[in-house]
Amino acid sequence: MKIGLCGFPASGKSTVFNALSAQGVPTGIPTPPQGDRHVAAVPVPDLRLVKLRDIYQPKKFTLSQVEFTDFPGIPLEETKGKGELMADVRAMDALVLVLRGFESDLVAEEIDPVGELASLKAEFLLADMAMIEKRIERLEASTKKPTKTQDRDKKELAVLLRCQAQVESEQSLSEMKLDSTEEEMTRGFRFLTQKPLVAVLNIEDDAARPDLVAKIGAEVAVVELMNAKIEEEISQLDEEERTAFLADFGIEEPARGRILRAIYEASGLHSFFTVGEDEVRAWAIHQQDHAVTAASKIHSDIARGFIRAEVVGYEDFMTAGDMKTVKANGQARLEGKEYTVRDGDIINFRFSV
Ligand SMILES: Nc1nc2c(ncn2[C@@H]2O[C@H](COP(=O)(O)OP(=O)(O)O)[C@@H](O)[C@H]2O)c(=O)[nH]1
Ligand SMILES: [Mg+2]
Repeated sequence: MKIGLCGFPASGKSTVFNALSAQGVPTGIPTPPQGDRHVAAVPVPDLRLVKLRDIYQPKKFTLSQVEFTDFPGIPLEETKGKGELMADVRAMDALVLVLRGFESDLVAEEIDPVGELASLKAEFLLADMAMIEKRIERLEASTKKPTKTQDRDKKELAVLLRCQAQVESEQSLSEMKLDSTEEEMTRGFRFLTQKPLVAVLNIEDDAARPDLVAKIGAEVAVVELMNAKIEEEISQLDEEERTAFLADFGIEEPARGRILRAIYEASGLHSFFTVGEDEVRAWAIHQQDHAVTAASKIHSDIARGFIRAEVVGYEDFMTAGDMKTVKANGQARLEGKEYTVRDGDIINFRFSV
């Protein structure tokens, strides 16, 4: 899963990126739209998996991973490289909008994270609008001539005209009801206003802003960071130092876990686990995914040769303490392909190929 850090210049994107990845990329430096994008694979913390590791003592322990990209700031005006920047952002599966809630000498504007969110959303609407218009023009020309794809093109034109009306009324495409064919027809555009969003509000320490959090939270999921610079420092510490540092600053949970949880929620994702002496591992899937889709995440052969999923709920497992007891308690279920996987399910797939 690819997640983009977006926002206006000097909102703290690279600082948040460092807090997430411990990469230590330069901060406080203006980056032009065509400037470097920083990329990092980041493990998704999950305490439940740590507890399973402690029980199984496996050879390998694998958390889910996501990939974060730290983008240059989005310029308000039409400048060189902006089109390319928006195209790169379009390749992401979800976006973290980093909003500035701290005083900065690097920018002329007053603190206005609510305004920043509105402006970013407006930028996304404009970019989608431009894309839709271009495609509509083409389709209007092509559907006049009898071609092999005429029927499909007409359908696509119809759905794009609806999309156009939606963005022109300043509504995100994610709020539009699309049937499965329409969904499939629009998926390839990777529209910005269809992406799951999480806002990160970067503020000074000791000055929580519940008022701003409430305003932003009315529109998108929001994570408030008490000084992202401190979070950046935390990411550089080892486990022991970190615990002490967190306590000193009264931080209950570091930024990475909070941000990733919000992203999972906004994206409709959750986790299932596989356990054993070889490996204890977490897998991300969509909340409505069935057992056979879960199987396909591990290997296409397991999905193809799917017989049954042996499922134990995480809580049941922890209460029982081990697999043998869970089974003796009758809490291991045999489920079919269509079973909707629940968050925290421990699954053993039976399959034959
Ligand atoms: N006071 C304060 N400064 C911050 C915070 N986050 C970032 N900064 C500083 O703001 C400046 C711009 O941050 P940077 O991450 O480079 O912003 P970017 O342009 O969005 O990547 C840097 O000097 C950071 O150290 C914060 O939460 N509080
Ligand atoms: Mg930066």
